Amino acid sequence: MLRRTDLRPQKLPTTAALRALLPRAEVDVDTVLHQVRPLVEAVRDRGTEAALEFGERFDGVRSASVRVPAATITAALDALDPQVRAALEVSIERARKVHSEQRRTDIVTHVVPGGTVTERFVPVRRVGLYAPGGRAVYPSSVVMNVVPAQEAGVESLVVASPPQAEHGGLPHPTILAAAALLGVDEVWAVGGAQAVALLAYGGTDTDGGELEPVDMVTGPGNIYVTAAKRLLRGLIGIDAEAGTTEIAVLADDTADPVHVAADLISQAEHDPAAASVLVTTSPALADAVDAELAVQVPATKHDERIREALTGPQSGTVLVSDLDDGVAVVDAYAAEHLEIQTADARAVALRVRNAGAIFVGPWAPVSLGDYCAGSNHVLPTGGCARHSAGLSVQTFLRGVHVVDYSQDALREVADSVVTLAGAEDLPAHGQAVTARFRA
Ligand code: HSO
Ligand code: ZN
Repeated sequence: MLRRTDLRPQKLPTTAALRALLPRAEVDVDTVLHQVRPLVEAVRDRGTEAALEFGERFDGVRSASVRVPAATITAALDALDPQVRAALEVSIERARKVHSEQRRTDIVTHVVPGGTVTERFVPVRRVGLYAPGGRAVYPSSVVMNVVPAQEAGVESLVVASPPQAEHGGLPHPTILAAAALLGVDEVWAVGGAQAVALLAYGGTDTDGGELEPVDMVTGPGNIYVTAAKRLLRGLIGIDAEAGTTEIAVLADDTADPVHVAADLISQAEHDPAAASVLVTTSPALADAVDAELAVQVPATKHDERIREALTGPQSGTVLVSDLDDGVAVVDAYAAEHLEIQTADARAVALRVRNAGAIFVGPWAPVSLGDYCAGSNHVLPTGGCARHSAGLSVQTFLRGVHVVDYSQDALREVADSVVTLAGAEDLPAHGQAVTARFRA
């Protein structure tokens, strides 16, 4: 089922050439910028009125107000299936356990006697977390966004999610329930590009209530949401741009084809554009995985979507000569999720540089990380794992340098400042120091 690329006959090409060779979806956010810009500008100029109008146009429903009444949020939690609630609680508890350990304490460096630089980690004050609607109603993503923000000490949090026609213009009830479970009491019924714009500019709600703008917006969304984030970056901070889900599995002949196939399928289930890539040293395993896919795919609930994802140009099998080449290939690919299903998987995992998250050995499938490992599932896609990290407490913290020098400590280094200022033809910079020491 998976398209095959055989890299064994050749010496492995350079990283850049490899990247061009490997399967990957092309999502070009630029192509929708011209559609999104007028929406963003309308929300800037006409606020809530424009956002509600776009909700009516794109989500097919006009909400009574943007802010969801507190009682509605609590009611959604009361109505939540107790089993789902219990499972969400497990997810939240484990995520808290991991993320609470990511908190940072200030770092004080004594540069010289009387001269210190302190890096103070300050949380962003107010953050908007976007939770998509439509096919992707993921309460787990609410958990993965809210928990790190809360553990970072973000003081004010708002969850924004599209109004649903079948829920009377409110966001999906499981999104509301997840927010309630996390202790978030501010939820806005607004989706798409207009949600990002309203979060960035703020406005006045239909009942006259203030919709306070945020400092940062995080969370996955479709191409329009991503385009709005790109347009508004600067006015607000954003996390990495989210693309469709990807899984790469690096496997040798010790891997179980049943597990590998199931894991490739699991992420293909998200979207017909999702990417599932198998990198293996074993042609026999590649054959066995194909055979397993042929059995497992028809038995899945979303078989059409999965088949489209697995047979699309973004998915495939890559055959490599040995694990060294395998590691080079997965590094070049820089998957959002990477599973290592090889002998001595821990050691192999240590050799990988580029991946959003790494899942080691036979008992750590990506779906464990999606829900209940404690790790975060908002991860860099599209090769961004080469330079970016997934969501963590760090996402919501800024390291602010606090510079504190005594008179003596400044005097000691004055000449160097004056010299460097002169070298840059900025003598007034030097004078700001010498002025302090004139008799
Ligand atoms: N695998 C997705 C996250 C997710 N999975 C949510 C299930 N629900 C992107 O990491
Ligand atoms: Zn998933």
